[in-house]
Amino acid sequence: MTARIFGIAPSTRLRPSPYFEATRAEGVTSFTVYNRMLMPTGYGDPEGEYWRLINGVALWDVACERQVELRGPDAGRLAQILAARDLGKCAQGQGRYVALCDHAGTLINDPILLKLADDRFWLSIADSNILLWARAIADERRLNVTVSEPDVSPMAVQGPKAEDVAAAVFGDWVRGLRRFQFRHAAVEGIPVVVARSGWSKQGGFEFYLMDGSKGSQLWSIVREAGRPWEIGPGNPNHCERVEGGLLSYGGDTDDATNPFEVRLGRYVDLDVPDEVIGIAALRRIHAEGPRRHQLGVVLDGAAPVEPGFTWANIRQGGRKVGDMTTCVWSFRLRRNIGFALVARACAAGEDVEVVMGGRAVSGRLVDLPFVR
Ligand code: THG
Repeated sequence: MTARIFGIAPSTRLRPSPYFEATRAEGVTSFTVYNRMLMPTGYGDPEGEYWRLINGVALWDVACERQVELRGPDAGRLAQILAARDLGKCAQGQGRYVALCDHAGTLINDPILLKLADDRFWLSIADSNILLWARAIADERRLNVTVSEPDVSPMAVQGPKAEDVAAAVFGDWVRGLRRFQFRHAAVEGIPVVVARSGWSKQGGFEFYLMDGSKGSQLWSIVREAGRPWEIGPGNPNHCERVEGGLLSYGGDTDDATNPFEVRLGRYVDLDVPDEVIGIAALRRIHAEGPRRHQLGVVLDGAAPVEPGFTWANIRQGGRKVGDMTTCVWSFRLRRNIGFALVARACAAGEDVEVVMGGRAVSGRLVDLPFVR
């Protein structure tokens, strides 16, 4: 559905993922750029790829979810300074969804944090440069820690059959992993971290490939193992994630968005030490109440609209009350739906107008998620 309007010029500034050749062989038709890496965004059949995720199992190249590794005696302290969530109870082999904020309490990334050891953490980042940020903070605070980007590239298997595929590749022990739990493993000698995680509400696993020269080999191992469940290629699915209410950092946030505005308040702990970046601002924002909040919007009409590159103004009574930050045709609801970042006074059930392509489309605010 999303228009393909330009080609991408090869450049050493844009990194192909270790699965690049494998996804080309699968017939990838479009890419986006994420963390300076190419990420597939489609294989030519948006609706088929969507239902494969909902009913079966899909294989995604998400190598662009780069790891920022914190290593050394102060790694745990740096992780806690960066993340506004209490990591005290996070055990080795366990992950956490965390909000990284700047000193003003503005969200600058929403990674999954993986605790590999007391002195070794990965931040599996969304699309912003946390390597520079973490290094700067570590040096300014004179911490004994090395910050680097290791040779680690996740692929995801997502969907109701993902557990069967993961078990076929690595063994039945994967079925015992809880959400965000992970273990080191190997298949045909390829080192991998296996985690129960992934950016969909359908459940699944992520395989963090630890040798970038083995991308094609790992891809075909998983592809072969998944044959009984008719595994096929896919990618982080825009429609499914909007239906399920998953946030896209940088898409649904701007450079003034704090975690409370976008439903991440439950991942913020206000009683963490004062040295945690942004915590003073977050305590103040929490006490005053954020100015905006995130709801869903359902547009009237049953014809898919083309999403644009920009946020769309949301109006009530002719006045702007916020923005529609994403818009997608829902295959399950047969409506155009999206997220609204609107003034706190706006509530679910209210009518709105959304300005798209110079035209006002009527719709309604609703609670998230759209689909449970
Ligand atoms: N996997 C890995 N790295 C990532 C992502 C991923 N980095 C970027 C991006 N995705 C990070 N963002 C999210 C957002 C939500 C979730 C995971 C990563 C998620 N949320 C669950 C939910 O909202 O239902 C549960 C979170 C919880 O309750 O703890 O899974 O996908 N490697």
